[in-house]
Amino acid sequence: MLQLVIGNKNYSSWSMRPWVLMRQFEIAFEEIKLRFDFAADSAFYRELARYTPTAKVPVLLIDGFAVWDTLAIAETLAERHPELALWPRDARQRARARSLCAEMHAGFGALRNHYTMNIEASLPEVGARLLAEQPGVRADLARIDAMWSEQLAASGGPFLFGRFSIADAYFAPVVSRLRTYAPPLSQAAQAYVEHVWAAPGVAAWVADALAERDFLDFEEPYRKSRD
Ligand SMILES: N[C@@H](CCC(=O)N[C@@H](CS)C(=O)NCC(=O)O)C(=O)O
Repeated sequence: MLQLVIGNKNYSSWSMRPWVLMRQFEIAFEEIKLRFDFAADSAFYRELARYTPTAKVPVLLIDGFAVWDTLAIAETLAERHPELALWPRDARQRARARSLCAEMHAGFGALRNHYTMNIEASLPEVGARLLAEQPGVRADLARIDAMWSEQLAASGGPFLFGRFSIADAYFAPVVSRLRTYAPPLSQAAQAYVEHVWAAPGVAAWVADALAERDFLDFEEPYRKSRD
């Protein structure tokens, strides 16, 4: 039995990745959602401590056995389901997909810090201001656009490696950020944003996030309320 421990769907970009992956590939799991509260000794951390020593979501529980960190979860799921080809089947393509995911996992700090994930929010003016003020955001966006455009041209799309893979789940939160902050993108990158947004696993997460209606001020550098 698989369980996935996650945080708030509107805000938790790391939780989104394995959840979307499992939904998209119809891997059955039970969701354990913990409301974000980063105060020391909060209910969030107390409950999370039952599952992981890292104090971070997501955590995959396999019959209660914990796998933490998104990349480890994705690899474990790929290993459990070779028939689903969560990674591309071709060895070079698989290596390239791993490179893109590792790059995302360890990088894009400016994008993550400034374009914080907030699925329900529409903040194009903030997006434009940050783009003008933050060279790191410009550099991260330029790299994302180039990476996607090159990969989509090589594979023929509509996803990075043709059909949906772990790589697309990995970039789903970036897609959400690009919709919220609306920076200018190339045509190829914009088309990719729309394809990812429409993928069933992503659409299901987004629908849940929009239904959440849980405004957390510590996750909201740019809004005072939901309206
Ligand atoms: N490298 C980790 C990052 C996980 C992460 O930073 N999760 C955030 C939520 S999106 C979290 O749990 N933060 C709580 C904290 O930092 O105390 C992964 O890939 O799973």
